Amino acid sequence: MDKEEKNVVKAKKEPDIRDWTICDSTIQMLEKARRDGVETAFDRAANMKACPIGADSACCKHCSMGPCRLNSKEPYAKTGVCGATIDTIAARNFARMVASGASAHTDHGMSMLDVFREVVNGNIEEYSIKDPIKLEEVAKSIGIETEGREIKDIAIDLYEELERTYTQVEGEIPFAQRVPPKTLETWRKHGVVPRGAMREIMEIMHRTHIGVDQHYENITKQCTRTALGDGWGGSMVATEISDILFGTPTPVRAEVDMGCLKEDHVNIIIHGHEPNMFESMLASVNDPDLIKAAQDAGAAGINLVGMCCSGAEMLSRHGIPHAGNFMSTEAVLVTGAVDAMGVDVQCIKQGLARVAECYQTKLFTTNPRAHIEGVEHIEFVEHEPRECTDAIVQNAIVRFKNRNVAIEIPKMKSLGIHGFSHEYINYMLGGTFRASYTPLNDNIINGRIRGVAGVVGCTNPRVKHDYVHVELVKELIRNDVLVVQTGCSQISLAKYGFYTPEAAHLAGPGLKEVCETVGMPPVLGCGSCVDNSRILIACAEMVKAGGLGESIADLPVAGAAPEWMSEKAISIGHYFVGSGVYTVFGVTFPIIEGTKFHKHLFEELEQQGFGKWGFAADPHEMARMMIAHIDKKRKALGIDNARERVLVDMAARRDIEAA
Ligand code: SF4
Ligand code: MSK
Repeated sequence: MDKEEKNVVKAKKEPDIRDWTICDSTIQMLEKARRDGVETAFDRAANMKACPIGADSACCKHCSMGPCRLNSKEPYAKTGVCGATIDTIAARNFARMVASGASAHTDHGMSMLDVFREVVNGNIEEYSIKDPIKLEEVAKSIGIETEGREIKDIAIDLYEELERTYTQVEGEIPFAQRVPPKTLETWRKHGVVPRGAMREIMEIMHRTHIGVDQHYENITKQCTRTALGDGWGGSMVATEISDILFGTPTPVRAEVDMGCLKEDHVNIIIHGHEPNMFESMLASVNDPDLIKAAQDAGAAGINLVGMCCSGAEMLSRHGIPHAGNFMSTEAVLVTGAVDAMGVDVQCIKQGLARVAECYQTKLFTTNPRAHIEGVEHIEFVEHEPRECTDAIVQNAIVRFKNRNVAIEIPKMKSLGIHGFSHEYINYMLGGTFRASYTPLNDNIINGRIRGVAGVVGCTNPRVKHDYVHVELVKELIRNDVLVVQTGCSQISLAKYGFYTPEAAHLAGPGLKEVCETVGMPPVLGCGSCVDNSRILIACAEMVKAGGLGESIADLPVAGAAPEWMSEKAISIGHYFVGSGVYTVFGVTFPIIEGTKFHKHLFEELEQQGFGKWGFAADPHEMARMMIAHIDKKRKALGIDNARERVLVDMAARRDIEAA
């Protein structure tokens, strides 16, 4: 590089942080990081051009005759060395994403089931069955006798039944019994009822090996079977067992955003996905000895805060404050206020280690599955859970005492109502004595509510952080679509005040009326990404309540993951599609348009009685597609009383922004 070229590089304008995110606290911290010379995923994304061939899934490295790259522009112009076509290559890559995503949820669910077994057998005393009513309800839903029986006996039977979700080699997973009969009939007809997660995931890996399954339609079938084994299996068990052990969420007020960090407190963050470590940390921070130790070190107390999905779960279950979603995790450490952070599994950026080092935050990995090079590991052992979490608190107190980095905590925080489990939605709409989804269905039939949309999933530096989630939800509720949320998307919307009953004025007239009558926000948060299974059960309940068709595919509902990034999101998306839901993804979609496999996922699956995939990068286009689908389903149900789509125009936008 000659001198002149070097000067050009030097003079290159730094990207505008406001193009990266709409989150004010993240902007403030990214500006600080830039001043401090600290790099985050936003910088790395700006410096790393996504590989276009990989983005289109037009490459394969399943054997050493390759790697083979096909031409994205002319996908049928050549094949891989083995003769694999673009459809085979893309379907196999997609299948491996499903397998990986389903494995994550399934392994999480199996861990929760292990904890449950040990609690029931009396080998773990720190946890207990907090919700025996839910235990009985779940047991009854899969045919276990509960009448006149001891809780422990029901729990033992439930454990044995649910273990089949993972280990069974033939038959149908237990929660298939919760699937509406017509939906189950479609699954049986196409041979996609999951047997057991281990078997399905193993079979996907086998079938995507070189020279095995080379028909995109047949590969898709196994994708569906595996993904359904996640949604109605691994994930659903994780959610149900967590509720039984730690309590089923009910509405709770909680603060979201970085302003929930407290300069005069020892700040501890837990980040990851499994609730048991977080539950144990909750006990540790309430331990009088540890509180006294913190006070002796000069702190006003200990402030426990969540992040990402385990944060969303604890926010929903206990009202624990939440500092930020996936794309804010590094920025939160830039505050300098985090004394210790414990992480377990999934969505933990390796880059956190460097940022933690820069700001002297004590970072600990805790799960045997997930170490990070250069990060201290304190193993979380289920049988002695407090050993790990007490040690993290003690380390945090030492760091508080020796703090010598500048602390800057953004002031932003938003108070909202979270914790809408499907059980609570049932109760909220129907009341104590007639809890049911009938009032929701009635409001859909009479047109006050146009339909229901699940807006879920990650945040991603390839798009403007939070922006796509917020714009999409604004337009949906403006058009009387009730929105249910989980994961990082829930946190995006919570930051902008959508989780208060007052936010009803942002909704269209029908939804507004329902929200005001019930006293609920127009956006309902259900928890972490594993808790998307709550949305599946809500769909099954809507079918059961009657009047909206016989299968999930008949319902006027749609789903979206507008800023998705993880393989888990692909598995979630595909289990919603397999269950009958039109599911639209943003950012990018890893398949070339115009190929047979694309047509199969985006059109043909719907013709077979499933849902279908959709893609749109723009949130307003995404809203248009979802609303059009909801209207199509209303028409098929004969409840399409004329209603125009309302565009969020400038005046409406000003109104929303002023809120
Ligand atoms: Fe290439 Fe076929 Fe090997 Fe894939 S499996 S790398 S397409 S030869
Ligand atoms: S944490 S999978 S970034 S929702 Fe569940 Fe958030 Fe997506 Fe991870």
